[in-house]
Amino acid sequence: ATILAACMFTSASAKDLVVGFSQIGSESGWRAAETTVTKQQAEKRGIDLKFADAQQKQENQIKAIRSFIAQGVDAILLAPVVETGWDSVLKEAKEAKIPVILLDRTINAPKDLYLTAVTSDQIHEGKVAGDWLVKTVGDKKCNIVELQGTTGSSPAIARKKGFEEAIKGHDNLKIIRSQTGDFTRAKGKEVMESFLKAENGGKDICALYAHNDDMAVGAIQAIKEAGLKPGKDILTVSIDSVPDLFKAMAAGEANATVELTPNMAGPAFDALDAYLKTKKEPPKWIQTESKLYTQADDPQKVYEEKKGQGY
Ligand code: GYE
Repeated sequence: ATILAACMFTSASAKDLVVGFSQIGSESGWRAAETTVTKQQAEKRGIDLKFADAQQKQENQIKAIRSFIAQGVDAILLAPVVETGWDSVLKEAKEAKIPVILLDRTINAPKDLYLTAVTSDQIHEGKVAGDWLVKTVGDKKCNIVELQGTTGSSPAIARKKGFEEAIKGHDNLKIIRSQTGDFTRAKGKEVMESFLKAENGGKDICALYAHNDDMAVGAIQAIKEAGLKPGKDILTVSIDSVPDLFKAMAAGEANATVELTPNMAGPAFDALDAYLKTKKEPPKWIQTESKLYTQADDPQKVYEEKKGQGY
């Protein structure tokens, strides 16, 4: 009985866990799905999740982290809106002995300030997107317009880098315009409208590379309103693999997307559980998979399947 009692009090079982989650906001369908899945994963594990939506503002994320520290939570999940500006608040969490796990984006900070980061390989995502376009256009001249993600965020920086690596050495492919659409449909549409106006009504544009599907879906609307056929006159490649992108693909209005799982919380909670039990630190990076989907992959079927994955 003594041993049993000792076990009960040594390891913090999942039912006692209180975890604070500082979420960026709900700028995209993917982000909303990540929130849904994180809440489902917490529920399934009996974790008491304290959720804070920062409305895209870093200062709100910092405030939320301070509040979680004051509440004495057992751990903090952070989806960091930008790469910089986290050192002091993460030092406060470290001093309070509260482990921090990064979700879907990385930060420029000493690695001892967070337990691990659960993210995709965002340079690889950009490379997969670029490689697809290189293969698809062959030797044809192709002027590309690029809708970047949130300025200063790790995905925007990495996805740009990976795509440029892929098209390097293929002089027929050139990025002629590149601007942030802040990962949203509305801004993606607005910036694409300005690209179309600036490029002879879009006749000189061969392809769109958008750092996420939501900006691509907004841009597809703009292309149609300009009287052009998205997916034909202007090819599209983007990242996330949200249901509405597959709807566009099934209609022949989008060509390719690189999948990002919204389930970052599953691996995060597993790593946290193991750490709390063993005190052994996990690797600093837990990588999630990336998969290319094109019109050849039965987009209607994938659209239906996606409905059950938090969307
Ligand atoms: O691609 C986008 C969201 O941080 C990788 O953020 C994530 C990105 C994702 O706004 O839809």
